[in-house]
Amino acid sequence: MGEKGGIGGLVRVVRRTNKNGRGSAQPGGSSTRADVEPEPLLLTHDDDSVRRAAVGVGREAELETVLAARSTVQEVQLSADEVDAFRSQGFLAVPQMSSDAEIAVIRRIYDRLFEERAGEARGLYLETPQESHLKGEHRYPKVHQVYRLAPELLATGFMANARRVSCQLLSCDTEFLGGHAFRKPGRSPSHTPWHQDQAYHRHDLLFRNVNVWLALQETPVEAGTMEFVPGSHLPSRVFDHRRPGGHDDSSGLELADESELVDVVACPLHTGGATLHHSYMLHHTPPNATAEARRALIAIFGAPPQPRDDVAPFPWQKASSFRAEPGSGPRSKNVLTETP
Ligand SMILES: O=C(O)CCC(=O)C(=O)O
Repeated sequence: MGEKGGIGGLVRVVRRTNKNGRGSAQPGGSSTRADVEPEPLLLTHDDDSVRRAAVGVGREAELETVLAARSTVQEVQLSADEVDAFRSQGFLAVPQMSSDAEIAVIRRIYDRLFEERAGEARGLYLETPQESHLKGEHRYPKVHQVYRLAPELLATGFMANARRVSCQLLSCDTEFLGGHAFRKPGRSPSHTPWHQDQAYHRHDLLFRNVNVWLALQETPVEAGTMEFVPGSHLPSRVFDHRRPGGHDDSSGLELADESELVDVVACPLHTGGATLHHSYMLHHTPPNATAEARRALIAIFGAPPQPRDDVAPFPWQKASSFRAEPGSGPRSKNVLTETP
């Protein structure tokens, strides 16, 4: 296991490998979703647009609770040193992106989405892994495209902070690309395998995306926080990936060669803290050994991708089960295919 450390700092992690020198092959990734269009993704988050979207899906009352808590959130501006650290290391931990009052509101909305299995009929609620022999204690529920299902979350102070820091880290033509809610149950052996987000995306585009991963409770290393390989984003290279365990029918993707996993750093977070990671960053989350569920709310921002012709199609995307995310439509220039 990794070295354990205090919350709010970075923890250098001893690589986790099994007897064969590989990490566990138990997948935590997602699988295919039904091809049904959900609500359109709202790209601008001014109050009027968010209100229209919330009313459109019958969530005006939830929006009121969000607006009532928003003034408790302090504005986050990254320092020049933090921006430099993100550019050289590929990730950053920000101690506070929301407030206790706002996190309480977000958690109520978040937990209800999971209780109701929101979006299940449209393939947006998934419990991974989907392989029957791995179900049961490995259950890891996820709500994809969470901001389409609960647009009131776009009005949070968290989202305003996430947008602001993404603009500082990438550029101010950065667009909102959506996000997910990943709820790892307490005492769950489920983990998200090592991967790069770009392994799920188009090979012929150079991406500059940032994922903002918000902790909705105290998240020490043993709760399954994010771990990174510093600098692994720099060559803008996608390492070889494969289906977890090398099984074509496994859900998600994992890094094929774990010799890339050097100097791993874990980012324990306090409630309301967040990690930010670059789209070419190697990352994973370990199992949740605590009694409480580990709730993470993710928002993704990206600058317009550039065409590239130096990368061959990714062989791991050839499996027939690998399909575009529902609702990708015209935004497919920068859309996720399967997502971790
Ligand atoms: O929370 C997790 O288990 C994984 C999150 C992740 O891979 C991501 O946000 O890119």
